[in-house]
Amino acid sequence: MDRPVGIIMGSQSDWPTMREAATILDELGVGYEARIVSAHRTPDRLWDYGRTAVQRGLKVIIAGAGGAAHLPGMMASKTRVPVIGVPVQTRALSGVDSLYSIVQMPRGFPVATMAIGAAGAANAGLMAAAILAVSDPALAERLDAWRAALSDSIPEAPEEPLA
Ligand code: RP5
Repeated sequence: MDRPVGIIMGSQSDWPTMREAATILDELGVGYEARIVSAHRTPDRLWDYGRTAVQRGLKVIIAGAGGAAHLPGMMASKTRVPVIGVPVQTRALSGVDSLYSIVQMPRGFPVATMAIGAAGAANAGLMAAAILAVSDPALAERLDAWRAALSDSIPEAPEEPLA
């Protein structure tokens, strides 16, 4: 299977969150690689990853980081491969720090920023799949089925309705 999606994160501690994106891609049969690439601790790794992203066949990059979360924005500066940013929840500021760090990009270098934490990471997986599905009819069918199954799983009324 080829690996059109790169899941990158600033630290091992981000993996429990970013694994949510990987799980969605597994469910949809989308290939990916997962790497630790820190904007601050491994800047040369970040640079190399961005510099080679197109030639390595990456079509979407999901980048998660917490706190001074510069990884998604720096990656968007280095490659035209679309970057989806995931603000990882932090202890000190609950991930609002991560969200503000990722979402406020200057004009010219967008990062598609998701919600804070696990839901944001899962949605990043779905967003990556939706981008790839534009030119992959088989994946589009799988994504439609995934969405329909989620809708079907939602009951019309709560199990123990209040009076
Ligand atoms: C960021 O600092 C990482 O993305 C992580 O969310 C946060 C804390 O990293 P650790 O100290 O847990 O390695 O760069």
